[in-house]
Amino acid sequence: MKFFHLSDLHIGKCLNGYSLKENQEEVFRQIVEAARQYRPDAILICGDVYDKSVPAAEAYTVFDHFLSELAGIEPSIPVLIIAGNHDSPERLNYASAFLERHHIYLSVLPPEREEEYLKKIVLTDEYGPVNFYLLPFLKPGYVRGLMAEERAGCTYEEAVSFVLKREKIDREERNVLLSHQFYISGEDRPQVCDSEQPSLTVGGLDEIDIRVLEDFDYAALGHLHGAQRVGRESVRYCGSPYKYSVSEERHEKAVTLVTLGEKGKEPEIQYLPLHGLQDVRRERGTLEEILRRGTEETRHDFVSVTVTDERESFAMREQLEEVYDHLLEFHMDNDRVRKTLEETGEEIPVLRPYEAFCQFYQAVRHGAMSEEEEAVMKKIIEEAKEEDA
Ligand SMILES: [Mn+2]
Repeated sequence: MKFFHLSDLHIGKCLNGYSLKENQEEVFRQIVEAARQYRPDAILICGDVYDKSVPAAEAYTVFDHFLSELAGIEPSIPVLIIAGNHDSPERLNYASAFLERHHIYLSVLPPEREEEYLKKIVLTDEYGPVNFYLLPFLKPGYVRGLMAEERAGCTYEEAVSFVLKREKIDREERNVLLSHQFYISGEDRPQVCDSEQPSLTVGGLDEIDIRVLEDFDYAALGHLHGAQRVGRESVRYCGSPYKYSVSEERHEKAVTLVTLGEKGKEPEIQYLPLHGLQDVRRERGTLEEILRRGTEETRHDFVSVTVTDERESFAMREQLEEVYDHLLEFHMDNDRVRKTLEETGEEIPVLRPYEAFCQFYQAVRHGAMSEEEEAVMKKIIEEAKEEDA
């Protein structure tokens, strides 16, 4: 049995104010293409479908189109989806009964009552059944109602372990778990990156040791945006399909293609690379070097630039923006900046002349400029620019 393992689509996400819609649509197009080519028996989407709990109308349209394209493949491929911490259960669950008729299975909340269990989808191949258990993102509080009084106030690990233990998992059969949590393996901590930061709990309260996943032949995880295994080969994060921060510049985004053989055999893992229209990366060097490197191929990428010139010239940001049309950040790294950093412990952002003057004015006059003053200042800066040119 083969399946695609995906997670953390974060549809609707912006990068420093830039919409990622076109890049997301491009990677989804590549996933649909790969599904037609490789014909997996299932497609797993392990949480964080949307970036926000109240997605914009446009985000719904993007996901709707992706699902429609997947559902249009004949014969049909079941799509299994769980909610992540970014998803609103109610919103993600919209039209789920209708979607099931098209073999799209959603699970958005863990069991809340005694008679409720995890959604389980059984698919069969030549070696027998494979049981897919859908465990949506949970916090300990979500399952408090299920647990005995004395266990209320438990940890993430206890809550997940409790939910899994209630299931009658047949260890003779092959079992796959979909889960969106922060898993660790003993002392081994997985690699994290900037785009997950707000989701992870400070102090590691949300950490769950993979020993709770013993019954599973494969654990398809979501939450972390870098593809990696946790402890054993068959417990994996597939990562996000696109780079959602500069800290991911070295990530190779891909669909994880899992081939599950007979019971007891290690699953086979393959990566099917995904490439957005624009890369997300860093540029570092002198202004001249960086400007020179901006070719037609590279100048539309999302770039975080660090300029190392000791001598700072006028309107560096403007010069960069003329070549790089998707500038994410602009930093200086030279003796002056390092010295100020040492003295104040703060990095000084590089501002446009007008922004710099606004801050200066605010600091000196303890108030904002009047409209008239703003107009005067803008005119002065324009004139200075013309003279400089
Ligand atoms: Mn995520």
